[in-house]
Amino acid sequence: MSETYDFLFKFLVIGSAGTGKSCLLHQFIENKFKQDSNHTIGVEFGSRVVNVAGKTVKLQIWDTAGQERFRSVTRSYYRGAAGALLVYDITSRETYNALTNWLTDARTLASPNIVIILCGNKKDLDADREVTFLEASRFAQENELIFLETSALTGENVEEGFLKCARIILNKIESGELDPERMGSEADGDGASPTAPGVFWCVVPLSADSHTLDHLDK
Ligand SMILES: Nc1nc2c(ncn2[C@@H]2O[C@H](COP(=O)(O)OP(=O)(O)OP(=O)(O)O)[C@@H](O)[C@H]2O)c(=O)[nH]1
Ligand SMILES: [Mg+2]
Repeated sequence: MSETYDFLFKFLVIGSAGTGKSCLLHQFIENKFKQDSNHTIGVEFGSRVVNVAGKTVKLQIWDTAGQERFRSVTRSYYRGAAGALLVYDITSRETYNALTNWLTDARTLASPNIVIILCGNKKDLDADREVTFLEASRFAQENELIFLETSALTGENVEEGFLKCARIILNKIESGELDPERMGSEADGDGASPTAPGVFWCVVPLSADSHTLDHLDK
């Protein structure tokens, strides 16, 4: 099935290993919980066309491996991303403590203007919580991030996270704060295939398939 869209946004999903990044992407694309999720090797790719404030937006989403040994590979995918979900696990303080490093990477390697949604994932495991909502809200406020607690298991706030990010980017384009023409908009081929790192977005309607989830590591 072919679809057209008004904008193409490159998104990243970043954060420590095991926080649920791949499960969040799977929940967003497939609308179900990914059972038996294994560590991501390098990067995986997913895309979905959504409607945001009357505009059709294709989200091109790069799900990165959190394990340190893949860091140099995953960093090469950051360039030009318009938005990111920065994920930690509410039951693991270690993943929360790593947020500052992830944030620095995103802002230096992707773009200083990147719109970042902080996701405290595994909200369903409240009994095992190691990081309070209040503490993370303060961190988000201090670092100019939007904050949500999510559950890839139940689906709570997953759609909201991705859509909120897209909505903010769109608002910034419409208010003139971001100019897609001047920020290296480009697309390869017909826009239907995964594009190389570096693509920011494009403003011309293109033909595209929605709801695809391709694994690049296979
Ligand atoms: N209870 C619960 N478990 C989750 C949730 N999200 C992910 N998990 C579990 O957490 C583990 C890791 O999930 P992944 O999505 O593979 O984690 P990841 O962040 O992609 O890990 P890397 O690819 O290594 O960076 C899996 O066992 C999932 O079943 C959630 O919202 N709730
Ligand atoms: Mg993963």
